Amino acid sequence: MRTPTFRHWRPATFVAAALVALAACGRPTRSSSASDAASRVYVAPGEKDEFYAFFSGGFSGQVSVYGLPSGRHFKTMKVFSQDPETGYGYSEQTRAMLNTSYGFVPWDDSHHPELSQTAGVPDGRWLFINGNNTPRIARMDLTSMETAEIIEIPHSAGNHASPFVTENTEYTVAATRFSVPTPQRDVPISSYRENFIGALTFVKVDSSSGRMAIAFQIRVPGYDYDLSSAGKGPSHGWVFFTSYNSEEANTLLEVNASQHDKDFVAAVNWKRAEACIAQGKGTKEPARYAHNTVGADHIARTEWGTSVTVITPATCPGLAYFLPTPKSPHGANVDPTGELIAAGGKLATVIPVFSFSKMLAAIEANAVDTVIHGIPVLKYESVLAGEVPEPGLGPLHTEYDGQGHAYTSMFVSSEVVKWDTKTFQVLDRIPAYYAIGHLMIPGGDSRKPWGKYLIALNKITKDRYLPTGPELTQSAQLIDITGERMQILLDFPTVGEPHYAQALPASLIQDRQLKVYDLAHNTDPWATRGEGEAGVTRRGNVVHVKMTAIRSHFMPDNIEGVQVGDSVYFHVTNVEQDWDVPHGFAVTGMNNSELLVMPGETRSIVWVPTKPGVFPFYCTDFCSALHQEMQGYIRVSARGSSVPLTANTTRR
Ligand code: K7E
Ligand code: CUA
Repeated sequence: MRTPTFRHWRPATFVAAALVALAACGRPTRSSSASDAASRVYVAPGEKDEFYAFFSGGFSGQVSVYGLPSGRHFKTMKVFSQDPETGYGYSEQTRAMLNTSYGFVPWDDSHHPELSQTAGVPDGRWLFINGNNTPRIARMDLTSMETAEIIEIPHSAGNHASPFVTENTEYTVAATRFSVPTPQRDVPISSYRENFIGALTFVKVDSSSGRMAIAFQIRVPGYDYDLSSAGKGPSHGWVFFTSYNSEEANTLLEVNASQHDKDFVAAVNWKRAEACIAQGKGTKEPARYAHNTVGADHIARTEWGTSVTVITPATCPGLAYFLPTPKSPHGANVDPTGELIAAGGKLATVIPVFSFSKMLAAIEANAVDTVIHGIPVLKYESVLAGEVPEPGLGPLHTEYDGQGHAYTSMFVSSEVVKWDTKTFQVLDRIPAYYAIGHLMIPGGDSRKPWGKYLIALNKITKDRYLPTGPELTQSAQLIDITGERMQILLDFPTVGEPHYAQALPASLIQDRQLKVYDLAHNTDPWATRGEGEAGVTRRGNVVHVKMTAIRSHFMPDNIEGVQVGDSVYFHVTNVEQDWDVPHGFAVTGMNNSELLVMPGETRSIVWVPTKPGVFPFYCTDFCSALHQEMQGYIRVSARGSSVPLTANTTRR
């Protein structure tokens, strides 16, 4: 907020300020004035933020990069959605990233960004995110902030409980939110109980390259698997998955899947799974899935998976246990010590907190209610560390500050509730505007949270910002958690729906940012490393234009002899080697996208001219004083014309 001067100091402002002051008087520990809050999020021009935060784009399918505490948006990472602004998913080098067994899928719904961890702490190497709709996991490289890999998850639908990582990123997990006939086949929906099966998938992550590979899939009852959290410290080796719809309803789930008093958290011992598979207890089943990776040549390619190793709890005792959990659980979150697992029941009136050590004791003592498909259901009381009483309504997700406090989002009562992880007593609560889903503390799902800020990720904003017609923004709220009481410092809008977010100190990655791609190591087969290599060639109806871009011209910039109906491939190499000098490329009437080419990079796009004429192309990114001069023409003749194919490849 500006410091008021006489010119700006109007009565309404004064009244508002007085009200803020009054409110502050009523709650002295909540003290801060707006200017105090402003000073704590103010990052002066030229200064840098303390944290990088990565927000899921929800139905945008992407990930956005913000700075904290300022809330400034730096970049949208392109992941599951085609992006005409850069050509991601349109260019020849990137299209393969969006291949799936369903064909080319140019969109997804991304929910949970997850940073890679070493020894249970974010290490700044990679960021994973799930594709919820067409089940996939993407891995982004945090030095280039680009998507490096996308793997499809077979036998799955709605990859929601994903892509949470184990303590050393041994695995990133996936679990099907929607159970489906497995293998997929044509059956009556009413045969749900006989034919629909759940799958918990463990995807191995190579510790040096980050490359993912599906290690095994655990076949589980046909519930809806919702979220997960990996054990750490003493509980390392386990992953906890929530489920709802233990009723196995296939219609009107809002009623039919809310019948049971308790659903389950599935506790899965992946080290046990590895042992059983080593003993030959897994079976290889056919499965077709896409695995898309970017090669050393910076080109994405698809390999096809043909099988997965499947294991069942019945054949591998000790693999999985069910912990009864009240009322349609959503999140399950392991605390930094690895001992506590807080579960949020969407319709629950308490937050049940499970004890890992009590769970082991209950397994030892065989404190089992019943067994479902080979999975022992442990007695609720035997695994419970405590219940947080009267936390509010609709607990969803919990994060930790590393100082003995947990923070749980309450969707229905729209607030953040802080509670003590020893006494389970509520210590503080603060409203969120308006309906909070996830919340996030930098490192708040790790062994060492940087417990300074909390971000509330809100789904509904109503009157919080300037209105923008029927569609309003979603929102994040920055809350200071360093004091006894939480304090809201800032609201900022987000790109897409921010389901979850993760953050880490900027110092972990800011000095490792890639500045340019090395032109000398550009091995794209269509790279043009210097203007002398530029040119045009024809093979039947296909024309290849090898083109360079440098401040402030394309080479070639006059092309003739193209015919209507040709497939014209523009292979544009940005031969700059300076940071922050991308060039754009677009042709009149091009019906896919532009290209935005980073220094040292080659990007290719195809254009099929539909009518004769002379069409301009130009650079779309204001790259220099003579950026407007960075333009050219391509002449298109009728099919069968005798105009020879030419391009000017020397300066005249
Ligand atoms: Cu929005 Cu994690 Cu998909 Cu909860 S989920 S809110
Ligand atoms: Cu290149 Cu503008």
